[in-house]
Amino acid sequence: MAIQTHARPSDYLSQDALLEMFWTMLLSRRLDERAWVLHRQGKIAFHISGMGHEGIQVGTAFAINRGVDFVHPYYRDLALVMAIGITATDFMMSLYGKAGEKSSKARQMPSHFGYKPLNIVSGSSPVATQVPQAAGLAFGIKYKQQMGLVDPLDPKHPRLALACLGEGSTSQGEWHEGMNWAGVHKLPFICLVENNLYAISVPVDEQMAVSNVADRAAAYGLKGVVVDGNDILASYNVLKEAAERAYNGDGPTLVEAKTYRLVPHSSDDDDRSYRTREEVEEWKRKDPILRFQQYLTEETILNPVKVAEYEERARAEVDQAQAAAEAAPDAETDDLMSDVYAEVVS
Ligand SMILES: Cc1ncc(C[n+]2csc(CCOP(=O)(O)OP(=O)(O)O)c2C)c(N)n1
Ligand SMILES: [Mg+2]
Repeated sequence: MAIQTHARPSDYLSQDALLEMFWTMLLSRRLDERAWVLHRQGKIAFHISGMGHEGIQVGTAFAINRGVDFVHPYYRDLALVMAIGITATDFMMSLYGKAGEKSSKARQMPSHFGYKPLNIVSGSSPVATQVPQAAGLAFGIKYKQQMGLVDPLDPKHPRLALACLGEGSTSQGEWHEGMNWAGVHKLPFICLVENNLYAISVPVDEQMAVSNVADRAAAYGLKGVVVDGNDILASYNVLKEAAERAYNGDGPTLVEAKTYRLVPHSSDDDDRSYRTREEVEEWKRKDPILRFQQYLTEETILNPVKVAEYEERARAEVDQAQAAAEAAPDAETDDLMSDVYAEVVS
């Protein structure tokens, strides 16, 4: 399957949108870097990072109806949820487990994103469980449209469901069940696989016997596409097509984005035991943020002065978010069971 890469911006993207995409990637990266520092300083217990995945994530967010379409992210999707409306302070509140934390009242681990007002659906830690859940949401969308309960063209209602996961997680039964369901019912569904070549220490060739996750799309009777996930514009274009397919009733798409995580799996992992430093350095040269920065600079949309301004703004925003989370009270134990059981069990 050919890999889609080196794209130009599509007609839909204004200069302002391109700069907003760049800003979101940069803010997410600086926030992510700070989380690593806070962990090493002993201030937070755990961090799982999205560094290296920002291109596919921000490209995806800009291609859907952000804050309206259902999004079922996974733990690496910091830049994706930030592009939808999760703020640096929201993320810091979850890292510190503070009262008022939006996604779960600080009961989920950090990076288990969820926020109902933006239709970001909370997920569980067992990987791939979000796939049948998101396919179910897509079924609900189609059902409501067919029953005449909502106008399929009305962008005020969700018109697709997106589920994201890593390539290793496609070995789980839930993934196959969700994909099959989406294919059988021709659902307005997108499955985005962020293939970063490893599932913790397990390389992709020990995970599956085909070259691409997307090669499996045919088995479910749906469209499969492979994209260079470090090329934000190619990612956007592929996701835009997938979204149009969903909106037009043309069925689901399996998008596989080839990418790489630039850091260990989580704050508790040491990746030196399973990948060479040369490999990591090679991928650092393909960093999606640097690639996009170079493109925008060549097009004179960005220049070093503007980049420095963005960097200053990002630093201030991350500082402010950290200060807000540190000043916030700890989560209340009284909140432990709220929204979990209809009646609180004592
Ligand atoms: C069902 C299940 N098995 C194992 C784990 C432990 N685990 C958490 S993340 C992960 C690796 C997933 O790799 P991949 O899907 O490639 O995503 P990546 O972390 O590389 O983005 C594993 C094995 C889990 N959370 N759920
Ligand atoms: Mg992986």
